[in-house]
Amino acid sequence: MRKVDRIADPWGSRTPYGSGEEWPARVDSFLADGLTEDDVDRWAQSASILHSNGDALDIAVKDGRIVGVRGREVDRVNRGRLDPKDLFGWQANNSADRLTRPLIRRDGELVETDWDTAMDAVVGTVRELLDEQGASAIGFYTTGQLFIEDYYTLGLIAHGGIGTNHVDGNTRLCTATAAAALKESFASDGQPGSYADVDVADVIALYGHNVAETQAVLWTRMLDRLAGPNPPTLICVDPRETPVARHATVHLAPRPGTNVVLMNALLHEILRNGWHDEAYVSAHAVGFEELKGQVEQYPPEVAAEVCDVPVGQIREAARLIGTAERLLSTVLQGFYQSHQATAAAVQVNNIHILRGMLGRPGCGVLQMNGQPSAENTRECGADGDLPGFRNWDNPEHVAELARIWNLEQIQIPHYAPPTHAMQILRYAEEGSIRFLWIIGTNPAVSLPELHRIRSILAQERLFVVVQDIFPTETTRFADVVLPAATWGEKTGTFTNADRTVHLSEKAVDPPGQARPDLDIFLDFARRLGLQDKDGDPLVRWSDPEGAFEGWKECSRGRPCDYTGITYDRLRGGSGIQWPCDDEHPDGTERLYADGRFWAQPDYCEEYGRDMVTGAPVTEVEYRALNPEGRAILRAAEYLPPHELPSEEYPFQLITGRTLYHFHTRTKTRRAPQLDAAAPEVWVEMSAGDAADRDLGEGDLLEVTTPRGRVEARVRISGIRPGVLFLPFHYGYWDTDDGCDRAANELTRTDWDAVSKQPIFKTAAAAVRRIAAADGVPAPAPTTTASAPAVGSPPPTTGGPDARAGELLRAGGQA
Ligand SMILES: Nc1nc2c(c(=O)[nH]1)N[C@H]1C(S)=C(S)[C@@H](COP(=O)(O)OP(=O)(O)OC[C@H]3O[C@@H](n4cnc5c(=O)[nH]c(N)nc54)[C@H](O)[C@@H]3O)O[C@H]1N2
Ligand SMILES: Nc1nc2c(c(=O)[nH]1)N[C@H]1C(S)=C(S)[C@@H](COP(=O)(O)OP(=O)(O)OC[C@H]3O[C@@H](n4cnc5c(=O)[nH]c(N)nc54)[C@H](O)[C@@H]3O)O[C@H]1N2
Ligand SMILES: [Mo]
Repeated sequence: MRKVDRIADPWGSRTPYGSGEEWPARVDSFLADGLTEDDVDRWAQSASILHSNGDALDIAVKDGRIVGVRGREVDRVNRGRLDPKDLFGWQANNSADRLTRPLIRRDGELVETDWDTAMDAVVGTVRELLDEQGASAIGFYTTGQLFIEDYYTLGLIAHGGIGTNHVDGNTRLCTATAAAALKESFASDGQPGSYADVDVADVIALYGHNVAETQAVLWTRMLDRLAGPNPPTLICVDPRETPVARHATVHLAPRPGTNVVLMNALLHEILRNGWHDEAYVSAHAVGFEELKGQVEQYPPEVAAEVCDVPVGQIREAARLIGTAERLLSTVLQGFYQSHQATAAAVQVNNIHILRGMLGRPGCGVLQMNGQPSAENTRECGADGDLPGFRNWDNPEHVAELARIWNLEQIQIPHYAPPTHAMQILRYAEEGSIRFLWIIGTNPAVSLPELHRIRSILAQERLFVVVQDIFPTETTRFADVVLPAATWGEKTGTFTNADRTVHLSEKAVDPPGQARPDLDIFLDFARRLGLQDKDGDPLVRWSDPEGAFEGWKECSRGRPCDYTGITYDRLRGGSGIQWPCDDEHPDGTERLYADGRFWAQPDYCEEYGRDMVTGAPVTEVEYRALNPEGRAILRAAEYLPPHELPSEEYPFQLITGRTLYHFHTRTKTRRAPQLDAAAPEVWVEMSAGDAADRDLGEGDLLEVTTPRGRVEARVRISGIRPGVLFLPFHYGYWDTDDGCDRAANELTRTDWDAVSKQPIFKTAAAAVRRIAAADGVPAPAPTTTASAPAVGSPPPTTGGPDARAGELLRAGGQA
């Protein structure tokens, strides 16, 4: 048995395999306090809740407490592997500072109270506002971190019971563009590809996706292919030198915000060289002539100029993509949170449609998710979409939902697309939304332009309910705080980025009076007296399995059909990929085999949107464009980013993640190993830019944009010149001084026209030195994209702290 420090070596040892072979298993585990597996009382089946990969694991329980985790060897997603957040993150559950009692604001202060008082205050306010103003006064801002059972129940309560259109999730910040891009190209949400495509692909292209840090176990699968016979070729599109870039055959590092130009140039080359599959396109797609006309205007020379990428690299990437036999593409926030998000993400789908590379082994598109259950927010209607990928603009779909919920059709709002998160905040700012229920998200750190967000949440006239497991920057603004039970303390199901559904069993009791999110929603519906049209209770279940059975009926016959899945089927073995129904009793590895899509006008989830304005396409227009329900090639012209560098703000600022932290660190800050690996904020800058300004590693800088300022030590890294990177993890709950640490002090109130996803990755910024380093390097990890630039002096400290890196038992293999 070999000991591996999984902080210093985040991906662990290699298990090489060749094309078409099965990915070998490797079981990772971590138990606290020097315990061994013999000490464990029992194991509860689950999966990781700290990213969208769905790493299956078992939770170790001793004396009624969680004491560790072990990867599940049988699972198709991870074959036993766990990443550092999976291994160490669970320790947060046991923190002494969990919320254990409801809080209510009295004379300006939050004080402890009982559940009756807290819920009566919530229900009383809602009832008053419904009488006074109607459902438009009520908003829900939810998350991508709960379970199917929670979302479906919440969707029913909000859409069907209260009848508000103001329901969205932080998934708007996360995967709104994944959904939008899939709806544009295939007229329905649903991930075409499968992780198993990694096993056979000969080219893997990663667009704005630092998979090594954000789905680290998926990256180990790629690393294992790279270490085996017939390795795939990697293409990386990212302005930073990420671990992915370091392994890529071609690394394109475009100017932030220019993705559409680059994609159009790649498509230009593919068409010019005749690398597309004419037979596939003429049989299965519409829109070819328009796309061809558009990309003709983007020869590689144009892209080289706009993106500032060598023209030869663009041609080489196009050749590799254009001649691949089995092409796998993944897309994430470097596209979704950048300028022209949906337009750029759609061009990746276009490559696959043009090359006929869908529905076959190795030929997947992964429009990735980020949060563990972002997928389910979309499926179940907790992000505003109607449940079951139903079309809000199709009266038949609304009528069907009304039948399932036993409501009148008119009770389900469908007069317009759902209100998106930034618009919900705007309505709150203007005073038309007066009640905002924030569940499982921390907007006082994660939304753009934080001084504005704080002033909205602080308003007297807005009643704010925050349902969380810890005190956060956002609970400070609450009128009522509801303490939730979380992963490991409640049972439910959730679905990863490649449609794999996992069961997560309750392992231990929640602390104090904390309650599962589902129980809180059920209690709310009961107290409010929500009824169906026969006067029976609107919500007909009282436990997770009942909610799951309710959801299954709602999903019947829709793309995300869960009717073949039961809790029992999910116990013991691997997770199962939807659709899973009578026709596909074991689930479905890949969508769109045989060129059949869910795009028929009567069945599809959406008719599409204008790529520039985002205006919805009408049913009549859609029927004319796509009467037979084929894949849609949608063209997009390039438009320059809204905030460009200037003399005053000469840098482009991008923001994102590091391997060791999850979001606003409410969990990873409470796991000592993860905290020590990345203890403080930093800012990345290229060696050339640093030299020009006479800045050295570790100097303390002030980073400013027209919205605010942040102080951070500089890491001289492999980022492209002219660009700054800030991790967005660092807020204020664990520090008392000022408001000068969170990346979102600097970001803009701006969003993609089509998906309405905020643009966190293109802003103009300036820097100024406040203090010299005195030989102390930036507190940035050295194992990741924030590694020191090649050739710059290695920092002496500040990397992952080896002392804190607990040893991991990597059983089963060397
Ligand atoms: N360790 C860790 N893992 C996570 C999370 C976490 O917080 N920590 N969060 C999860 C969630 S919710 C999400 S959404 C995912 C996000 O996962 P990723 O999308 O992989 O992560 P990011 O760091 O946000 O952004 C990815 C890359 O986009 C690049 N980029 C920035 N601007 C541009 C641009 O204009 N063009 C291009 N081509 N690239 C650009 C950045 O340099 C960055 O390396 O991660 C999930 N997994
Ligand atoms: N600048 C910048 N900003 C960004 C991004 C970026 O790349 N750059 N990325 C965006 C993206 S992709 C995302 S996903 C968001 C993430 O942003 P947030 O959602 O705000 O971040 P989290 O820290 O995950 O917040 C989740 C909250 O839910 C609580 N919680 C955890 N488990 C439970 C539970 O079971 N029940 C309840 N009720 N609460 C729970 C946690 O304690 C935490 O306070 O940030 C977005 N903001
Ligand atoms: Mo996300």
